[in-house]
Amino acid sequence: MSTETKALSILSVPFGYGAGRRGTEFGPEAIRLAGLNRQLKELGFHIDKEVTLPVPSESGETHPNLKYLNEIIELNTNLAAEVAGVVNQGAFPLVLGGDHSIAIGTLGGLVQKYKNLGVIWFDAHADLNTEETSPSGNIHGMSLGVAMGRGPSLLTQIKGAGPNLKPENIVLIGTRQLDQGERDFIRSSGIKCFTMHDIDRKGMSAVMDEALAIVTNGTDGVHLSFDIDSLDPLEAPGTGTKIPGGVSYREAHFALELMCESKKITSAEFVEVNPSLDSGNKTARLAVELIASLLGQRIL
Ligand code: HAR
Ligand code: MN
Ligand code: MN
Ligand code: MN
Repeated sequence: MSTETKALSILSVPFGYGAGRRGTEFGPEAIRLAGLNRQLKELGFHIDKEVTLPVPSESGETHPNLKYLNEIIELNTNLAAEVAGVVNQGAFPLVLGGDHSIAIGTLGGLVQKYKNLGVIWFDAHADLNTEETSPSGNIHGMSLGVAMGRGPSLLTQIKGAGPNLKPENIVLIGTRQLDQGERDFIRSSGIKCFTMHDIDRKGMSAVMDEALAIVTNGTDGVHLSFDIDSLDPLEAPGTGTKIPGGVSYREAHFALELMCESKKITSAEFVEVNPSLDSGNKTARLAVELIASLLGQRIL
């Protein structure tokens, strides 16, 4: 974000129904305990507003291969409205998950203001499954697709989802686990995907240069959706779908510093911190450090 914009709104989303394992609903609290607000104040931010989204109660209704559909619709409808309110007031929304299904609401809110939003999806996964291609039925593996208008209309009708998110304005970074339907969709849609192989070959510096060039080309805002499972499980053990061979501690910090230097990031969310799988709140502390790098923390 630009150094002039110092007003920030924190939206906590203690929601875990989109994931296969319980625990991400404790993510926002763990991130707070790890010292987020102190860190943000040290960086000179004015915390404009802090909202905790209400978690819908369980409906008990089940949908084949769309687990907790009703709860996810309700939560994301509310989150989209909150995020739209924050951006319309000119503050920077920092959304704390929660599992990655909450990106449906975050993106739904953002596109009410940004008509050509760029998106950096930092994740071991692509989250581009549909009800038909998902091996799990967990909606956190579908959220980017839903935000692009792909998937069941009950989800894509959430305000904002759909045509405002264009494949040419989306980049995936850190990818290392794809299901076949996701692979096919990435190829046919033309979404740019920087896998771990690309990071190894080109280095994070070149990957971020390319990624930032794509998401800023013809866009009016850039959202960072940061899934903590993009990092190697050795650095981020507190998350539910760990895939080995991830982004290193240094690569992650460097990528976030480059995003900060670009002054192009207009919103961010950090998701999939699961304190019940963590040891010593290590992963939540990592999330706070990463947020700090994005928002301007420097050694000198
Ligand atoms: N692709 C698998 C599925 O759809 C697993 C993806 C979910 N894990 C996440 N999302 N944390 O990034 O079930
Ligand atoms: Mn994800
Ligand atoms: Mn993931
Ligand atoms: Mn473009």
